[in-house]
Amino acid sequence: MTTDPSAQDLRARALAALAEQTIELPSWAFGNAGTRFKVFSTPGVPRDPFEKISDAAQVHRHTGVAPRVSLHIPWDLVDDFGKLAEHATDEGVSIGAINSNLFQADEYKLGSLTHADPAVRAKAVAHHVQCIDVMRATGSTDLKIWLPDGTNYPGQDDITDRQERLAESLQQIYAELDPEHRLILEYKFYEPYFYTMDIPDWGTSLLHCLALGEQAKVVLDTGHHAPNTNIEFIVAQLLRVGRLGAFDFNSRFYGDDDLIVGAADPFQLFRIMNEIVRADALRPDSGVNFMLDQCHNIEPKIPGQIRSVMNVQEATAKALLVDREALRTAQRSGDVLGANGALMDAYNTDVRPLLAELRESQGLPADPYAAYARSGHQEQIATERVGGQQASWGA
Ligand code: RM4
Ligand code: MN
Repeated sequence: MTTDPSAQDLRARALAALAEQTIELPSWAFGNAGTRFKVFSTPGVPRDPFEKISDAAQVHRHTGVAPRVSLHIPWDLVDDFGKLAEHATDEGVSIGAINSNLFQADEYKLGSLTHADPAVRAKAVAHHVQCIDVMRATGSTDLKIWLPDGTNYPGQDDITDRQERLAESLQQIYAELDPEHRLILEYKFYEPYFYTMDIPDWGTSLLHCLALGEQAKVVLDTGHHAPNTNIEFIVAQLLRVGRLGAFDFNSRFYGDDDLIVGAADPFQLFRIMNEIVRADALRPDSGVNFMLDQCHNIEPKIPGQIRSVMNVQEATAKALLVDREALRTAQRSGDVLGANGALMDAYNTDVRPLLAELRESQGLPADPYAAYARSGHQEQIATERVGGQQASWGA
């Protein structure tokens, strides 16, 4: 441990900030997932939204930083959402963002909120009204929209008309929100359509949010950018204008791979968290919801989520250890290598002992991943959960 008083101070402040951090888990991470080639099944996978929430609660129990679960409608439809919310409370977690689904109905082949036919647009808007009702029943405050709409061929539809139709549909949804609700709007540069996507980038999402009003914010899914996009620049820009509503964390090597956050590029995750810390946006009241959006195709799901949460914590801890004063001084005096060195010193710090100390001070296992493996829970659900239909991406 260091004896330098300013380093000790930095460490103490890092511990305090880490103690307040929360990360939201996606219900779909606990179901089976795969590619269009194969969805593998895993013993012990939840059969319904209640079991998905119980699994998410295991992650929270071991890490202490994952107190919310996002739902996906209709995948997580239940008869009584009040009961589901109660179940979450009993398990020590709560319901987070409600995700709408505009990509699995035949009517949406040529678009949903952007469709040329007003009847199809009305159906897509009505689905969001249903999601807002789920928010009221569960106490959720975030309505998350990922728009899968787009076109495959030049000339297929009028790009501008689609934007006008989208703006109008979004306005109708926005008008349904309660004052404490937010509409958080995601973007993705390609897929499921390959020529145009109707919300391909942060600029398009931001323009729609600005037109809607203060309750509309941008969602940044780390996997939804072209290779080599400077994501931390986007983070900085959205924070500047107060419109970064949430992250969908995951990592990618090629496309929208939905791999464990920090697995493909931990340095990028650190650079993103560095902008968050720089803007003081880690505070629980900053309005940035740190969510995971991942699938665990071949690895076990609960340990996969535990690992993800730990990766976010590690990147955050490193960002908190950046000596901001030294960095500023170097930046202002034009000391290029000194400034870069201040960042790299923090990045190269092994923060695992610091996080172990934090967890132990909170009565949590120093290594949540190992503790879960020892708990026997995985074997228990594999034996208990027989029969029924295992939850899967898209069902
Ligand atoms: C989309 C998008 C959404 C997620 C779905 C499952 O690609 O990232 O956020 O809800 O996938
Ligand atoms: Mn996403």
